[in-house]
Amino acid sequence: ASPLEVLYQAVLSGDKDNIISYIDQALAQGLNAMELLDKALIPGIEEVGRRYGEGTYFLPQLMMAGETMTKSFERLRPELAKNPTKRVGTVVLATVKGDVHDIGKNIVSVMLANHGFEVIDLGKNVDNEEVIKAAREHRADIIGLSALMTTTMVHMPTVIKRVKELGLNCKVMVGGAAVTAQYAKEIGADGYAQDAVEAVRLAKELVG
Ligand code: B1M
Repeated sequence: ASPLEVLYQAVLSGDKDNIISYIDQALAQGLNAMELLDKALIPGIEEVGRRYGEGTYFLPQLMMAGETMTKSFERLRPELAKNPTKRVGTVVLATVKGDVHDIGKNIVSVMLANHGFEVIDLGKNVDNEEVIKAAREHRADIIGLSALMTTTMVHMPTVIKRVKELGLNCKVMVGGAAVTAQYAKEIGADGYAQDAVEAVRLAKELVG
C-alpha cells in the first residue's frame, strides 16, 4: 500500500500506536506534511465521522480515531510551522463552549501563524466571555470561532452580539464542520471559511 493509504487506514482503525512511525516513513519518502493531512489524515477522519453518523462505528472507535488524529497533528505541527517575517494582525481563536473538537481549529491556528498572524489560541470548550475578554486584552483584529456541532455553533451569534454591544473594533470569522456560509451570513459573521487555506485568505482580507 502507498504511504497515504497506510495513513488513511491507520486513522480508520485508530492505530495510535503506529501512526507516528507511519508518518515518519511517509515524510522520509518525500511527502510533505500538508499533503499527509489533506490526502490521508483528514479524509480518514471524515470517513470515521461518516461511519459514526451512519451507525457502523461507535464512540470508542470515534475516540481512538480522534486520538490518532491528534497524535498525528502533534507530530506534523513542527513540520508545518514556518517563520514569517511580517506581522499582519492578531487573531483570538477558539473552539466554542461545549465543543471539544479541536483538530481543525489547531490546523487553522498553525496556518494563520505561518502567514504572519499572531494567534492567541484559547483552546477548546471556551466560554463566550473568555473569548471577548481575550479579544479586548490583545486588541485582536479578528475573533476566529470553530464549532463542529449544531448544538454548539449557537454560541457564535452570542459572541458576535457581544462584539457589537461593546463596540469592539474586531471582525468575527467562523468555521468548522457544522458551520455553513449560509449560517455565517444569518448570524452576521464577517466571514466563513471552509478549510484552513480559505481561513488564511479570509483573515488577510479581513485585516486588509
Ligand atoms: Co465528534 N462529532 N463528537 N468527536 N466528531 C462530529 C463533529 C459529528 C459530525 C460526527 C457524526 O455524528 N457524524 C457529530 C456532531 C453531530 C452534530 O453536530 N449534529 C459528533 C458528535 C455527536 C460527538 C459527540 C457528542 C459523541 C458522543 O460523545 N456521543 C462528542 C462531543 C464532545 C463535545 O464536543 N462535547 C464527540 C467527540 C469527539 C472526539 C473527542 C472523539 C473526537 C474529537 C477529537 C478532537 O478534536 N481532539 C471527535 C471527532 C474526531 C469527530 C469527527 C469524526 C471528525 C472531526 C475532525 O477532526 N475533522 C466529526 C465528523 C465530521 O466532522 N465530519 C465528529 C477533521 C478536521 C480537520 O476538520 O474540524 O471540520 P474540521 O476543520 C476543518 C474545517 O472545518 C475548517 O478548517 C479545518 C481544516 O480544513 N475549520 C475552520 C475548522 N475550524 C475553523 C475555524 C475557522 C475557519 C475554518 O475560522 C475561525
